[in-house]
Amino acid sequence: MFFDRNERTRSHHPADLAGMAKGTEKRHHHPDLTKLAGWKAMRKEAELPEGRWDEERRWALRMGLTGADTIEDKSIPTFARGELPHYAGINTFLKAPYAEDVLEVSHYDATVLGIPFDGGTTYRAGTRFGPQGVRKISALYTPYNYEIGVDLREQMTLCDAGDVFTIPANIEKSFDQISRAVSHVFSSGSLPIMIGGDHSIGFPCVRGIAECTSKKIGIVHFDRHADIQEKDLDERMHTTPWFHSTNLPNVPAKNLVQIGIGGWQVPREAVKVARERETNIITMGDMEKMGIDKTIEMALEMAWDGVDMVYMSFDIDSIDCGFVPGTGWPEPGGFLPREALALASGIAAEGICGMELVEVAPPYDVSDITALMGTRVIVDVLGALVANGKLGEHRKHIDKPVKIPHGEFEGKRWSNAEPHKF
Ligand SMILES: [Mn+2]
Repeated sequence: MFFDRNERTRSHHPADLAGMAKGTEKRHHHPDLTKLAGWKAMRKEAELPEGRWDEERRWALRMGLTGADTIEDKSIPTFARGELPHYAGINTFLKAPYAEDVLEVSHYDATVLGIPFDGGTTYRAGTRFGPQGVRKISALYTPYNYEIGVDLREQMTLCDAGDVFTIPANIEKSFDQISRAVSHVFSSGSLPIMIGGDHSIGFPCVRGIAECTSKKIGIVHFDRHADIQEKDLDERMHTTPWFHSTNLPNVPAKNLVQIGIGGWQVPREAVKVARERETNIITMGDMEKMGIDKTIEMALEMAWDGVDMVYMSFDIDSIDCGFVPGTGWPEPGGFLPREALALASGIAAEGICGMELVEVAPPYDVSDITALMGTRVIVDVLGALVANGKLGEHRKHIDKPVKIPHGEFEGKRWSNAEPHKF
C-alpha cells in the first residue's frame, strides 16, 4: 500500500513528495513519484490546449445535426462526424480532414497520402490495400500521447489527401504518378507522409521531393532488406529503391543509413552495391549491442553529414515478423516494437523532409496488428516532430517548387440542381 491514510493525507504535491524522499516524512521508504515519467506526464497534460477539440465538437453538430433529446451530452451529433465514435465513420488517417481538393493540402502542416501499389512485389502481393488497412485501424487512436505529452489535434494540422492513382500493371507509369503527387504535396509546404504500397515506391517518393529542391537529402531506412540492387526480375521492383534514389544528383549514397538489415533475405547483388556506394548499414545485431540511443546518435550523424534534410523510409518488415504477419516478405529476428518506435521517434526528433511507411499487406494481417503497428510508427514520428519543434523545418529548403496543372470544372457534383422543396 502506497499511503497509510492514518499517517497523512494523500497528496500529489511535489513539495510533499520531495519532502518524503528527503526523509522528512514518517514514511521514509516511500518512492519519489516525481522522478517517474508517469508523474510528469500527468502534469504535462494540463498544459495542453483544448480549443481544437471544442471546435471539432461544434463542427460535428453543424455537419451531423444535433443529437436526440434523450442524449445528455449535447456535443453528440445525430450523424457521427470527427473522432467519435472510433468504430464509426468514413475513415481517413486518424480521422483527419479529407483534402478532396488537393490544392488545399497547403493549409496543413502534414499531409497523408496513400500509395496503393504492389506491382513491385517479388513474393506475395497485397500492399495495394495497405493505405486502406492503415486508415481503418488508425480510427482507433486519439490524437493525444500520454508519455510525450503531445496532442496532435491541438499542436499541428493534418489532412489526408487520399490515394495516388497508380497503374497496377505498370511500374514506371505508377512511379511517375507517385513522384508527381509527392512533389505537389512537398511543394505546397506540407510534410508528405506516404502510406504504401510496396517498397518500390521509395524511389519515386524521394524523387518527388528531390526535384523540388537544390538542397541535399539523406535517407534513414529501416528494413531487414537492403533494397539497393539495380533491378530484380528485370524491373525496378521493391528490392531496388535506394539504387535509383542514390542516383539522383542531390541524394548522396554516403548519407543513406540502413538500420536493421540482416537475416537470410539480403540479396548479394544488393550488398555489392552497398559496398561500392559506401552506404551505411547498421545490422539488428549492431543495434542490439550499441543500444537504442547510441544507434540513433550514429544514424543521425551519418545521415545528416553534409546534407540539408533527411527522409525516413520505414519498412514494417523491419519489425520481427511475429508482430507484423501482414507483410509481403516476412523475416524473423527483427526489431521489437518498442525498439522500432523508439528508433523512429529518435530519428524524427531531428526533423524529416518526408516519410514513407511501406509493406503493410492487410490480406495476411491478423486482427489488424500490422496495420496498427504502421499507424503507430507514423503517429510516433508526428509526435516526435511536434515535441521537438521540428515540424515545418523542411519548408526553408523548397527552392524549386513544382506547379501541376489541374482540370477545369464549374458547378457541383450533386445530381439534382435544386433540393426538393416541401
Ligand atoms: Mn523489407
